[in-house]
Amino acid sequence: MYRILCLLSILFTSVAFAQKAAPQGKRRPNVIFILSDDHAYQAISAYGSKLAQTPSIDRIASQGAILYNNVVTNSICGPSRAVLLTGKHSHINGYKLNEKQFDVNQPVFSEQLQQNGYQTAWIGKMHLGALPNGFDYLNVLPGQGQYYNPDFINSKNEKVKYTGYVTDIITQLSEEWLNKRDTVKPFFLVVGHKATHREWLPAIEDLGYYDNVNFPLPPTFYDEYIGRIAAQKQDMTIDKTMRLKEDLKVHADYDSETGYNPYNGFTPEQKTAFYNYYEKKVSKEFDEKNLSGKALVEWKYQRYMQDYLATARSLDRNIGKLLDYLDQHGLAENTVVIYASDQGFYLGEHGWFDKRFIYEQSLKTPFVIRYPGVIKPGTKVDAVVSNLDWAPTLLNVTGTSVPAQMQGQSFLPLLKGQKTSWKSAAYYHYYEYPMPHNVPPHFGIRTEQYTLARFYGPDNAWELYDIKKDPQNLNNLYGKKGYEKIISTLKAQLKKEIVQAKDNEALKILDGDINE
Ligand code: SGN
Ligand code: CA
Repeated sequence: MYRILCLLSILFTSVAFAQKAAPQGKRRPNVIFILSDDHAYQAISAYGSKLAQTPSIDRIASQGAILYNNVVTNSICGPSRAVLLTGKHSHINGYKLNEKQFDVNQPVFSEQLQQNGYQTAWIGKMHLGALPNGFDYLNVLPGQGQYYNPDFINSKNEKVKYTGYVTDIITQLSEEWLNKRDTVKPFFLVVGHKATHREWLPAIEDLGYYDNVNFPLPPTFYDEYIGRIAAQKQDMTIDKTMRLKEDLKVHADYDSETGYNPYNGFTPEQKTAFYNYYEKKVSKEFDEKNLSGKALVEWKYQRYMQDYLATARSLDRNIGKLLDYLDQHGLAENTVVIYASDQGFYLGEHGWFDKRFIYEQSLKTPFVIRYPGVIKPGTKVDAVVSNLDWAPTLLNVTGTSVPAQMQGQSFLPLLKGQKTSWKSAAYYHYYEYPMPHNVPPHFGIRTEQYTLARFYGPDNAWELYDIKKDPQNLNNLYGKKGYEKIISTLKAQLKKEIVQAKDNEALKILDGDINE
């Protein structure tokens, strides 16, 4: 009898232990990283935008944390994703310019996740020119990808065409992968969206959604770039660079089979919907108005906003779909959800679209994260963090050790609201010049209060901005009386960052300046 009692008690204790251990095991979270393309924080209502409502992104932010100063190290697509994968600056991971091939022979953080028992997948836009290691499943758009009826490339390097709208298809493929995943293992999934990249082709259901809205011109729309030589020479204005036909679809050519044409392969239904909206309505209005000068530029701005924000509507709706999927499948509690863009974007500020500059709208990117039970709903983070910190943070969140070679730092403690020592500057270096937008290369730092930048290439020029007084970066303080001490302190800090980042190219330029 005693033995039976003993056995029973052992059995009972082990059952009790197993029950207690389960939630602990559950705490190793799944992660979904939703990464869009060129989605400006100025277009997200959680960031205070009045341009559009983004209820799904706002849902992540309000149930978790929002980062107000998440900068990137090199404001362009492929390089930003290479930084995410490696946790290293562009000059170390080798991917400085778009349209190059990512060196797949280097370590990527998803391999560490795999070693730690995660199953990993990347679905949608990747834009690395090569398929990296570290993913159990890949189904990605080749290059920039297409908005309608896009091709995808899978892990076996096979091309498969899907009919429909890219943002919907990416969500559908993500759900399909989640449905057939190995439920024994935790997962890490990147959902890479093409939206809201140029040429901003909205989903058919969103065509015309913003037609009756008059968007206010940003206060810097007619910026004359005084004191900023690089800004004077760029080729990314709504006025001169934005194309009526390709970007704004005025008398677009739906039937051309020659060269690149986003309408190639449209179904008859898709063609009719586009023709009815852009030809019969938009182009007709354009012809009737016969605009020129400021009236034309301002019309272009309205059209740009209408298409950009309509494209973003599908993005937000699809993020909502994925959040609902997590709810419906009992996954929400144990899945970290992140929404971020590869960089920021100009929505008419300085008269621009595109990105690249170290100025605020393209330097900063949206980043919201939900982690039930760990990040308190409504958390706001003002510290300057960077996409260099994304890989270390993801490793930290999943309980995976961070390799010493990574150049970023986990900001999980900041998300948890813990008091922690945090770096005082983020280092930036942009390279791609002159094509496609004539933005010269430059490097610099962003601290809580200042941006200091050194442009090189066609012209050598320094720029300094006081972000607190001049968030629009209009007033270049470099060389102005009274700023000598601030400049020398910031230059010393820049040098420290360059040395730490092991950026020899920038160091040579900086040392050259000092020896002049
Ligand atoms: C294309 C766009 C550019 C854009 C780059 C990089 N031109 O070249 O406007 O800056 O991509 O974008 S387009 O006429 O082809 O749309 S990124 O998102 O890949 O960095
Ligand atoms: Ca991009």
